[in-house]
Amino acid sequence: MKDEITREERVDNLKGMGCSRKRVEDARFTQGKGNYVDDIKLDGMLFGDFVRSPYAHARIKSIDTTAALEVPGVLAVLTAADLEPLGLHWMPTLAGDKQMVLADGKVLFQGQEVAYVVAEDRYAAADGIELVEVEYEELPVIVNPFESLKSDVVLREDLVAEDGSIPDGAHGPRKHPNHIFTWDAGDKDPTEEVIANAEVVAEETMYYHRTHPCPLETCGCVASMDKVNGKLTLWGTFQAPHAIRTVVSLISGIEEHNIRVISPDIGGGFGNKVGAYPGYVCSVVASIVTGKPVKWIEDRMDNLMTTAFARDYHMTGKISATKEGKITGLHCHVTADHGGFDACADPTKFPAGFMNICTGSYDIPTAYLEVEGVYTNKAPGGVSYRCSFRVTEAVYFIERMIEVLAIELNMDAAELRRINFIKKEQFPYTAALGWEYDSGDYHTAWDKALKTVDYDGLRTEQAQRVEDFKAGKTRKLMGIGLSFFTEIVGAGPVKNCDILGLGMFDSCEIRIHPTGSAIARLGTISQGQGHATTFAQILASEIGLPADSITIEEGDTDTAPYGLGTYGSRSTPVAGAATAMAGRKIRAKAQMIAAYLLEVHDNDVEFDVDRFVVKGAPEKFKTMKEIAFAAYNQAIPGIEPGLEAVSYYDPPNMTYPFGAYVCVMDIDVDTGVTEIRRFYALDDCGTRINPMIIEGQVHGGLTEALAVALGQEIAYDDMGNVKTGTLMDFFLPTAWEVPNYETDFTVTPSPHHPIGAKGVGESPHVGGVPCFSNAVQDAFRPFGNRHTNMPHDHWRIWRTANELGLHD
Ligand code: MCN
Ligand code: CUM
Repeated sequence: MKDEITREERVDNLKGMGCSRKRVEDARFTQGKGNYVDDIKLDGMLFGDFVRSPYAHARIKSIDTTAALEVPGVLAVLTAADLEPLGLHWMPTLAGDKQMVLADGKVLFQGQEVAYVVAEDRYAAADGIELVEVEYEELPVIVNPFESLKSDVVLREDLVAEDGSIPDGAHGPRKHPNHIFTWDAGDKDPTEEVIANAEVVAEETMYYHRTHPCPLETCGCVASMDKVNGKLTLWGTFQAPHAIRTVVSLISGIEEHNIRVISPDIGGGFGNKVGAYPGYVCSVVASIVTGKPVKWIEDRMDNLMTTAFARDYHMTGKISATKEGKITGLHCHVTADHGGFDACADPTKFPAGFMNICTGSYDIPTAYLEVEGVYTNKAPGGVSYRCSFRVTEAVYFIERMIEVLAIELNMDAAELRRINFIKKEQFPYTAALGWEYDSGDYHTAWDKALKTVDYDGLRTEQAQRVEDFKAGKTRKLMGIGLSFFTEIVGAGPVKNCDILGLGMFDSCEIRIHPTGSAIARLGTISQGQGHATTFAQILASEIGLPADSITIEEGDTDTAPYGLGTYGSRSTPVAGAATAMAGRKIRAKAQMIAAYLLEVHDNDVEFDVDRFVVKGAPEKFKTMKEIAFAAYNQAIPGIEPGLEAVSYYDPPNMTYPFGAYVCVMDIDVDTGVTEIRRFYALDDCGTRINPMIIEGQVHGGLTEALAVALGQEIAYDDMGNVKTGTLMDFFLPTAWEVPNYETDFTVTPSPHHPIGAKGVGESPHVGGVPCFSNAVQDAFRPFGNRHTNMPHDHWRIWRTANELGLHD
């Protein structure tokens, strides 16, 4: 036998789990060789674009397309009247509501799609748009959800019966024409009783403002109907290509096997690309009508003003505790502004997403949550932007309530957290609002974080700074932002999570080629997360072939197994599990082949890194490469040729990643300028597949958190005009604003996931926003601040300082 490399070298050669393997995608991306939807150019391809409403609420009196149709290059102008005979003037939303594809009688938000101009190119379409004459009659505008629930102005006339009664919505009874649903969780009366009789109660009202994920690539698609073979191909920026295929089939009547949906490279999704948009429907219709491919690509303003926004939650909390700081109850009321249509991309049974994880990382015995969804004259959406289905809002809420309670108790907020954490031995832990947390070790993570940043030292320094400020020696305050978060990701068990009735499992199909390389296809789709890198690593460890010899393919519904897509940090928890399970099926068959080749019983061989060895005789082995070849060239009794496997994985539970973040911030009280001196992020996402990719996810998520906490918002004026619809007004941080993040980790595997991995993609955002916000709030705590709303831009911080009398 020739000289063997060591076992350690064999492990390294695989580049399997735990390895900071370089992203295989990047050779393409960094050399301009990506293939995004706008790179798709087909013969005779047309371009479609929208006439959009300048008004937030108006009746459409008439639409005249004559002049537009005379523009050279303009071929057609679609309006709701054209779509109505096809039943396509409205479409279902993911939240059980319906949404206008093109304005049907009225418009409900600024930028709403009114008509679709199809032309030979983008420029002719733009000229056509200018000449479509729409006569609007302005209606009273409602941008405040509280006023909406009191108003006589009916926003959704389609949801009021002729006799004036209000039919139930998708989530139960509605109490007002502008009310969408009331959803609750937990025990109302016991919670109220605990709070009424508590030794200490803190109350606070906070607004998690509306913002937008603003991916670098906007949304778009290319629809191509081949009338000869009856096949529709739809390329697009879809985070859930299979679900889009099913929806397109259901609403168009085209049989599902005749629809091929392809998500090519996606330039960031962040939840913005989960739902279905009028642009997709209109492009498909236009392609069917013209017989030519039709492309639709949003511009930046279209994207910011009309596609899935994030948050817009008005939250009121009450938290009760003993004098010693042991939390006894939590009450949360939310008024959720959903805009003109309820298009939240939540699992069907959860109209407020996973907001009912708002008890956070704490052992809170009694809790109650009530969420009211409300229509206003704003764009639809609400569930996007690294949100884990509203865990962003839930964690912001509880992490602010903890800080406010600490003020009420006159206690250190780090200590208050520590004494209320769910203890390691309490897992699996069932929270008061119903979720079963799979695993956690919060105290270890918290202690590590506080020790690393020298928390006590920071508090001493801060106290000195307050003294110096009062003595007139400095104009800068120091804030220590803390946050501890628990997420719920990996939707999810089919028994309680579905989207439009499609259970939220996921899938992986593997084919091993004779020479020992492989292709694996998944039901998910990367938008920048690096799946081609990391899923190959899972397989490398499971099947013993090098990650470099494994191609990962996603996003083509003609080839990939059915899956529910990538959002809610579900790819690793669900498709990652499917990948491991499919790998194990490969391994089980490989074991039989190896035993046959080695002439021993199946049970007498065992897997070792990249081979099966005879137990007790390590010099007798067959490598996976040899086994792969044998699968194709040997007739093995009782075993089919080939080496393939597929797994559809329905997870038994979601996974519960967590983390401990600390931000140290200096604030100039005269200018409101913030300077982040230090940001420490400890994440526990269970077993780590690729530490470098995790770090990249954390850096990206924290930067988006910084944006949201410190300035980014979608703001409306009273007329419903979007005030921040361009990148001149919408804050997008650059390298200039971004600090040097310190990342750290602990590893608490998920007990039910085949490789113990939890998701991580949204964690840094979920934990980051309250951490940045708490830093600002903490700087002003010594001067009487309890709570101020985000975004903490320079002006608002200056105003806080002013209101606290710090400019006197
Ligand atoms: N990973 C790992 N080890 C773990 C967990 C994850 O190495 N224990 C790796 C994964 O294998 C994957 C990446 O980290 O390569 C993210 O995995 P996961 O947490 O499973 O999240 P998803 O792949 O499902 O991505 C979705 C998540 C969401 S919901 C948003 S929003 C978001 C995010 O990812 N959008 C992103 N991160 C993004 N990153 C980029 N570049 N672009 C986006 O649009
Ligand atoms: Cu909530 S944003 Mo991600 O789930 O695509």
